[in-house]
Amino acid sequence: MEHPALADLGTRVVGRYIRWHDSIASTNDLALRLTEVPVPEGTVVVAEEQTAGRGRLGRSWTSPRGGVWLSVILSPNLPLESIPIIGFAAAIAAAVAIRKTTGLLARLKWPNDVLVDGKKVVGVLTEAAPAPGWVVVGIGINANIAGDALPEVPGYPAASLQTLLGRAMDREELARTLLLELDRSYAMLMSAGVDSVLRRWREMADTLGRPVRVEMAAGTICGIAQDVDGAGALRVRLADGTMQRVVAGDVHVRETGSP
Ligand code: BT5
Repeated sequence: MEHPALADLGTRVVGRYIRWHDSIASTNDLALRLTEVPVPEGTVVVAEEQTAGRGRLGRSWTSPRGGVWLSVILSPNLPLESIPIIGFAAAIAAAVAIRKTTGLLARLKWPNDVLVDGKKVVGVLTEAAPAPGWVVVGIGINANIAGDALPEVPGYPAASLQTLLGRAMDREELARTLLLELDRSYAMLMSAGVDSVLRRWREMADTLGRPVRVEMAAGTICGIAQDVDGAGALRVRLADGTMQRVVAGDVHVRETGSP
């Protein structure tokens, strides 16, 4: 995906400046450093491959050639507690872009994953930069990647769009559509506020209303995933009826009868 494929997007903020790299450790790492320069809001760092792609909580993100790996530098006018909602806006944009360019029914899993057929095709990593007011949102989409190049982690099925479609897809169109949709969902967040993004997220959610097991640093809980709140936390109703607020963790949907 050459840089010109992402030129002239006509967006308001996202993707007005694009920095393309063939191979880079992590687009989030470079984007975080660029906030110190600083560069204009909406600058995108995109790479053909990442050699040290990062997930949440220090986990690694497999990013071979054929995927869409990019980070967007934003300067949102939001209270600190609402910063996670930018990750929601990014996941919405990725899911809409997948639906539009492939026809696959992409759905959202808390906090920021995009699933197709229950398999993870997108990961999002939202990080506050050391420079006050700046946020980097990194988006990784498994586009044209062979199935055996993705990690096999029990309980975390991963897939690529190529495998799900049974053919290679137009990665440039996917990346363009992603940036257009992120520009739109970010504008919605800035003008209509957090609730407008949460409404859209709920419409596309796979997790809500279902029995879940949530693994957190403090332990594991089981309950029904009830809703998300204005700080992006997941609200889980436990068997005794109390509500638990989950700020960080991994959610597994439980099929009826499973632990
Ligand atoms: C995420 O973390 O899902 C966030 C991933 C963000 C990646 C983007 S790519 C552009 C930007 N630059 C970066 O360095 N990062 C961002 P988390 O929910 O913690 O999921 C990580 C876990 O997903 C890993 O521990 C693996 O089990 C699994 N995994 C790793 N690579 C994967 C892939 N390509 N597809 C699906 N699952 C993967």
